[in-house]
Amino acid sequence: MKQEKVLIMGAGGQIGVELTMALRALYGEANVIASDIREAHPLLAGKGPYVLLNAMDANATLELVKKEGITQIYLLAALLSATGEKDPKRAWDINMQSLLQVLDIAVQEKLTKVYWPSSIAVFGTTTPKQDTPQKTIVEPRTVYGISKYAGELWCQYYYQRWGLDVRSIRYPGLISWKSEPGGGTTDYAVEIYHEALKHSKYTSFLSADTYLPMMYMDDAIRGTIELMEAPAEKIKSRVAYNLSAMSFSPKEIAASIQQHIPSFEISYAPDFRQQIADGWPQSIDDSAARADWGWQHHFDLDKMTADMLHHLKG
Ligand code: AKB
Repeated sequence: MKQEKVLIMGAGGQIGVELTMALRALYGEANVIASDIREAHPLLAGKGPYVLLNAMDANATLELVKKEGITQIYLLAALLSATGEKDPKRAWDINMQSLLQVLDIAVQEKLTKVYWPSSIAVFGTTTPKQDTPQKTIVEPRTVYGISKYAGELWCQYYYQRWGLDVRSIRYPGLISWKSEPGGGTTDYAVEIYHEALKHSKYTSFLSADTYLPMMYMDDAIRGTIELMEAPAEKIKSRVAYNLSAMSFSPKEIAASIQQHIPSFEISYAPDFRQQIADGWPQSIDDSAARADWGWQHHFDLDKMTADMLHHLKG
């Protein structure tokens, strides 16, 4: 079998840092090229091949793919929900142009696989809020959600028209201690741990009872790699898979933290992100991912809290 050579675009982001480390463990350090528009994240600096690359630069991407003999691309560069609402046209351009360029390069260079993340942001206020099914009403209300849903359809189109093996997951909010989130509506669920340890208090930008689907990064990385490693015949959805682990509110995550830090206090000052969160599902039905390629989550809220606090304390 040909040795896979992987290019990660957007390797400096919340998912990118940990996915790069996990893929290097799988394929070997030299076979996973990390790239980002920014200098290397401290966890990646000096630890393997790293290239400065703007995901909007199709020529530079193509040149790199050819020069390095890349066989798979993970395209993670994107503007997320909260940042996207501040400059919708820019979010659309970045999210869509980078995807379409990568899909074209993948077809032209006959890559074996492409990974592109989608999000629960594809769903909107008309979608059933509880146990949101894999196939349901999809009317996103943010530009990020619109770009993710359009992107899902483009991925399916390239699969149907060109046979390109593109795979995708609708991530819930992701919580990690190694890498920081950037510009999402679910970022509060990471900030809260840092603030709990530093100041024993946190002001949430979402209200007390705002339930959202969430997942610990360990599960997200393992799920992503399991999806990408699954035999092609098991991948029945060529739009993105729903993936679920847990669902909680700011009040509940605060209570989980209080089990370890009894003095921790939470207050609430909802801002523009509240409206984004109110448009998203509260819980997700991921039975298709479980049935098709065997997805299982390992972390619930309390197990995640214990692990986050343990690692952040250092
Ligand atoms: C965001 O909040 O924008 C992201 C997401 C749910 O895709 N974390």
